[in-house]
Amino acid sequence: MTAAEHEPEHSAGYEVDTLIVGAGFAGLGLGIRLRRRAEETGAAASFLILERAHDVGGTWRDNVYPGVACDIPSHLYSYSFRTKPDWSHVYPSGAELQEYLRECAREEGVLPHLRFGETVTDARWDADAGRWLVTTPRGSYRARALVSAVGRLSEPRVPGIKGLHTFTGRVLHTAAWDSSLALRDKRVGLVGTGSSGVQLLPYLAREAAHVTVFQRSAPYVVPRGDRAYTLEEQERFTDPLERQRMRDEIFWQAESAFPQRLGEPEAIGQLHDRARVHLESQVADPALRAALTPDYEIGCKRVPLSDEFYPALTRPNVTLEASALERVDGTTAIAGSGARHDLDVLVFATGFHAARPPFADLVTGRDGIRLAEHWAQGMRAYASIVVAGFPNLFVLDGPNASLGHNSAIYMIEAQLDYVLGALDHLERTDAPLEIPRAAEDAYLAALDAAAADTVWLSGCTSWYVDERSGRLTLLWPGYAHTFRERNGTFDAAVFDGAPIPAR
Ligand code: N01
Repeated sequence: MTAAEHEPEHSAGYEVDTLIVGAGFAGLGLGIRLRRRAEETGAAASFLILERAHDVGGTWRDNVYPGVACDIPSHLYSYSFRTKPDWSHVYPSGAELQEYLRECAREEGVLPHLRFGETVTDARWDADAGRWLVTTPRGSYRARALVSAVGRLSEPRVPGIKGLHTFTGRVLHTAAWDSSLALRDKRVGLVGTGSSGVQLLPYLAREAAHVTVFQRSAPYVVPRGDRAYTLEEQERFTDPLERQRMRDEIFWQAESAFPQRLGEPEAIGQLHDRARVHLESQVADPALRAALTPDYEIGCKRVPLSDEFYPALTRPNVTLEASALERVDGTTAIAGSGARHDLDVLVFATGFHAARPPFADLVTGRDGIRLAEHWAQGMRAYASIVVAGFPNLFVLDGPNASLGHNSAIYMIEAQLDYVLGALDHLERTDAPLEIPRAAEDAYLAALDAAAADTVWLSGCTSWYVDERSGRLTLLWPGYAHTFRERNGTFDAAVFDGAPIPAR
């Protein structure tokens, strides 16, 4: 694909039925479903996907740090409507996922609907016209429905570190990796030990002269056990039934882990044991082991999978600084413990603005209310997708639509089914669809009640919880299949004030 082919010089005044923002797994998935539907019905596919970058892929386009991979197995972490027999490994690397998404865009006929290099700067609901007006630096668009598919892990977050601007070396974030960076004689500071930091450390430890790992909270880490698929296995997966069988097996195995997230003693005890045995088998030094032992409930933060993280920490050129990076003064990084570390490179593996998506600042709904204002105490939506005061807006991967134990793609696909139902409805009626506030409130109350029993609210800090309200705003507090049962079908009656269905 050449991006230039799909970059109009000026895109002013386009009118489409559906405008999608973002060409990651969610936006592209909706594009594919819309293309296929148009082919089935013979109707025109009136949609565009605006993408600020110059390629599809979202997370998997942007995160190219060494070691980047997904911790959900390949056969499940892919579209159910476009499975792939020849995944190279049990777990997909970032590069393999990116190639998969590019192939999907190409072969499913989505490329003509893509507009690369289009950064949305404003989106507002025009109540008189019953249309969304969307602005980019290149022009403007009008659409009946606006679909936010901007992703939750798309805006890198660098904590406000005092004196960071005085650092004389190189600063980078895992989501903006520079593959030309030579580390051989460098002293590197790695800030953060979430999934990204855990994946990156083994590379840094191999490449750099010295690595200091700033660990504010110790992660629980469990074995990964990745391996290449054999040619025989790949041959077997050419049978669609075999691929489906594998998807089902992975999915239900992941679902069986949900009781851990409810803190059920036997289930969570087993997970504790896996993490403890892993740490004990890979780290012999009692002091290092103690420093790597978390002080919060397992599963409260995402549990990274790695066979290489602990061994990297035992190398002579790696120092574990078991406190936060607090200050920087020239070449010196100062930790919460007071320890000082001289560094040439600082790598922030500090995550994303997931709970407060910057996109919400750009969207204005009915009565001039901005989405960020509506979400002042945390993201909220009915059915995790439609927002009171924002007619014909659909938010994918938004409030309570993520998982801590199963595949994000499964959730996205449930949301795609919902959107397609809603778009059909809009096509028939052309009357704005706005969810009543009471439905949004009732849905949230049910979620809050369910979330109260989960390990995610057991007291750690994580991006799953909104710090303003303490509410669990990112994760669905249930099994993945219950999300599909609850939210995978559009229900027009609720928009007319019918009582919301029970969870
Ligand atoms: O970010 P995070 P991430 N000094 O927000 C620490 C997905 N993902 O990029 O725990 C020192 O999880 C912070 O410390 P604490 C996955 O969904 C998946 O790693 O808040 N440390 C934490 O350790 C994941 O959940 C995969 O105390 C500081 C880290 O920064 C999500 O992306 C791979 C600090 C941030 O962790 C985000 O993961 C990669 C400071 N001053 C990502 N400030 C896979 O599929 C913050 N921290 C495997």
